Amino acid sequence: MRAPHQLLNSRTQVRPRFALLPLEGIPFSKLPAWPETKVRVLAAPALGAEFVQYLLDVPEKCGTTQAADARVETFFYVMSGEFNLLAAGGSYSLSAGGFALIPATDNYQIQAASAGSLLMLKKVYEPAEGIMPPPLYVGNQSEVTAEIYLGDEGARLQTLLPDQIEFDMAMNIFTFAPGRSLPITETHVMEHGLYFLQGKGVYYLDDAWMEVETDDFIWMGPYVPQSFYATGPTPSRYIYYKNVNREIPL
Ligand code: UGY
Ligand code: MN
Repeated sequence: MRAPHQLLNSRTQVRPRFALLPLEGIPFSKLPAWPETKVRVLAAPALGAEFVQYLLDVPEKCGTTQAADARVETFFYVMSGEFNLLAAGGSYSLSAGGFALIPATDNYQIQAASAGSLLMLKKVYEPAEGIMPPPLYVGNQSEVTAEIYLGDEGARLQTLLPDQIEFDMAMNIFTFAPGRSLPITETHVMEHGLYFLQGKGVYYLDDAWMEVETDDFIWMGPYVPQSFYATGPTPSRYIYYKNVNREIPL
């Protein structure tokens, strides 16, 4: 929110193939299945995305109970707070950095043990002949090795979900030391839903460099050229979704 003496200029960009959405510009809304929760819709089909991504501010003892619809899978990432997840007959405690992929066939319940924020991503699971859908998968980023990315020690990639054909999505965390970058400008058919967790930098989207910082959301559609330089005094970190491991439907 701008103070009354400030200008209303914004870094927001919405283009056919990408969007840069600083959080301050996204209004709160509500969802029937999340009583008392303050909801921000980050990505949606209306933007061009083939998935939906939300940021949920969940008060203590609030959450949701969801019945499986055998169609949509859900990924949670805990930004802050403590959450209890009940799914597939198990009970899991998720603190900051915790995550879970809930298959489309599982009922689940998630509740805030202490107030916190969740990133939630939903997509229609893409079945593939002869491939079993993935099971419930729960973890914490602290247990995932930060691998050196393409030979650069200053660029580290954490692959939160197993790199196995059952999974039709990847959720990864990139950490860049100040001054480091992606080694190339990538162009690929996969989409991204990217949430900037820490630091700042400049992102190349389509045909221009733009400044980005903590709490920015970026949607990248298919084939948007993309690259990143980390600037600023601290490491920069972002979590991103990518659709993977499936043929492109015709
Ligand atoms: O996995 C990726 O496509 C990743 N390197 N993209 C990105 O960070 N924009
Ligand atoms: Mn990419």
